[in-house]
Amino acid sequence: MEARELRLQSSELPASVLWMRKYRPDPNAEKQQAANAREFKLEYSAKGGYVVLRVTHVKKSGGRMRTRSGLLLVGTIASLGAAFPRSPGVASAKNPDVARAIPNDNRRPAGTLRDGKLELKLEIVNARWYPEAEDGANTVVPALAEVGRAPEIPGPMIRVPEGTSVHVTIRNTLARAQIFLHGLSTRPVTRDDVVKLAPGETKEFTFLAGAPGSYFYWASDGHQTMNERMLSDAMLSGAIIVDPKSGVIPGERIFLVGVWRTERDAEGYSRANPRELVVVNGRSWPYTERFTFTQGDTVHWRWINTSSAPHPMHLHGFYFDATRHGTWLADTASSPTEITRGNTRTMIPGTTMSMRFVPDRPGNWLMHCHLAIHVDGTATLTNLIEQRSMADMQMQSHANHGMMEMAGLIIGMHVLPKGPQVAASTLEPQRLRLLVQNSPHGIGGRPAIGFVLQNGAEPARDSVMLPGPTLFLEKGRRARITVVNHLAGETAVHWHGMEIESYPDGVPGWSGTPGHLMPAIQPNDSFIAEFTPPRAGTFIYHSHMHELTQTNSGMFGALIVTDAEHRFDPKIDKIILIGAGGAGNVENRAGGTINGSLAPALELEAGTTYKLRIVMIHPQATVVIRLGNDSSTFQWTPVAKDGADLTPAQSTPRASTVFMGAGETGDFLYTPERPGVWRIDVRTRAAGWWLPVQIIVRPSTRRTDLGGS
Ligand SMILES: [Cu+2]
Repeated sequence: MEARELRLQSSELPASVLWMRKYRPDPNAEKQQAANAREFKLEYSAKGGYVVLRVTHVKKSGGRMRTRSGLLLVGTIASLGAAFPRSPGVASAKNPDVARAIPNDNRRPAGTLRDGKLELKLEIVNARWYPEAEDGANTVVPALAEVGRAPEIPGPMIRVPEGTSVHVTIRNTLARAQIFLHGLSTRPVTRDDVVKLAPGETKEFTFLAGAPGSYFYWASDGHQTMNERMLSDAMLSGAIIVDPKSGVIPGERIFLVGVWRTERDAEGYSRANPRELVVVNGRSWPYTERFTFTQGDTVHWRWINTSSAPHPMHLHGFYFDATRHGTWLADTASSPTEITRGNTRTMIPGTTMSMRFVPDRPGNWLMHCHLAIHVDGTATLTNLIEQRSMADMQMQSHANHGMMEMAGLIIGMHVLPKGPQVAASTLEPQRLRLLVQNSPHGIGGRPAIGFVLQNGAEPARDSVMLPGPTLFLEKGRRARITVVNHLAGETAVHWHGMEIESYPDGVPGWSGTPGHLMPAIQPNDSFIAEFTPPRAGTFIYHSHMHELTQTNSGMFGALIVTDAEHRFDPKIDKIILIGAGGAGNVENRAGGTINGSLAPALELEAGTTYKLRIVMIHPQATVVIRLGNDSSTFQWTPVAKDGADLTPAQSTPRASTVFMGAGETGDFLYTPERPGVWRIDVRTRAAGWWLPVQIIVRPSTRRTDLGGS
């Protein structure tokens, strides 16, 4: 009876696979957008002459509009670009009275602290923001300022010892916007007491700082929740750090993450390619702060996500421990039973994380967001303001090399060598030849860019595996991987999670040491990545160049490192790799694949314990994964995160559900108890699609003594 049920379900697989594409291209929406392009009004400040990027729709297409500063012809989006020539900074000469915002590196506590009381005078002003070069692209946004000082992005940091009473005076100098202020209250915050400030209004209040931790305050010019705050007011955030009586960690640094969009980009994601400027402490890569450490240093960083987007934060080359985690409202130290070690941790909007790591190998390393759109080199302020099309930008992208093809949420660090270096293994290396190729035969008939392994004769020029072939390496044995580029453009491959030397790490123009930087792999050229994996586990390899195109189109695969305790038995070890849907998905976030399929299925046997190795490498999604049926979630036991084994205290049976962002992996032990058809649901948090993996559990074929001993 059970067998018949299984067959029935199997034959219904294609019909039962629900493939939702909430953001499917809509020709009417396209037309509407084209029409909207002629219906923008740019709102000017009271002083006139500069754009605060508050864009509203007007009835009339094009034509003349009267503003305080005179007449401005607003026609198509093309003329919006004309209003902002290549260097929008030119406009600042006309507005010498708009203060320049300085990027806030969160090292200076704001206000005056005396006798356990902090006196702080803030104002909200319009400021000219330079998120990139000091003389580069800029725009005017509302910003927070300490009275008597330059406006800061992010806003002034409130940093006080536990027990401090904070007296704040805050004035809204904006001529038109009503301001809604959140988070200037005692931690933990149990109720969001919003302070409203009418244009020109000043308010003052006092609160006790409360519990130690990392938090932030934020403001908006409307009733938006944090997830909705993404336009010009998105830079109205400041850190709140409450230090414990036991003192502070010397050298610890604080990073506030912000995301800013133009209104057109934010139209409910109706555009296929919403573009976001993502900043750390007010700046976008490569203009973010650079750090220099010495091999073996212990680094303490606090991350605070003030933005409306999630960020899977990935550290190259090293594991980090999340020592504390929280939100803008409350913060707690991690407990020994929590899974805290990883190389990627996804921060949803409003969350905070304190982390610690030891960079114990020299060279250049990165910590960055793993969403391709948050590190893509085309997401510059100029491109956002000018609304350049992707096609336009790709035409010029050949001129970008290495570091300059990235922008956004990236921190770079140089680690100086200290002491004796680990010598390379002298054992005969394991040799692999990995080709990067195009194929017209990708998912759903779309063209793909991906990997294929050469075994013997060279594979056909148009053969590509989706996902890439699983690479098996041995712990402690040198691997020598020749990556051959058969694409028309440059590429580079990152061995994600590998604790290896910097040079083969895969970031062209950055990985390596001074004078010895890894180059991008040119068309018809190759690169030899040579390294020794020091740890067995589940890892990833993927493109680290033009990821919106390359990783989305199929340049991803699982990298499994084995040793005597971590073998890979195809009967037991089941890889579940969540990837993008192939080219055609270059920019939009809709769609995903699992193990290269739109109808993934897995056949298991009741009573056998499997290791599910889940690899999340869709570069534009965060997903909730759940194993069960319609009515219940099953149980599994996590055993590793990002390739690192968990401690016994962390490795306990629990409900089989997990949240993962791009770049995370997890190993879970699962024993199906009885035959049936179950599923692993993979649902995106925001991108609007979900994809179930059918789990077909057969009756056990083993003769087991069910009666026990
Ligand atoms: Cu991000």
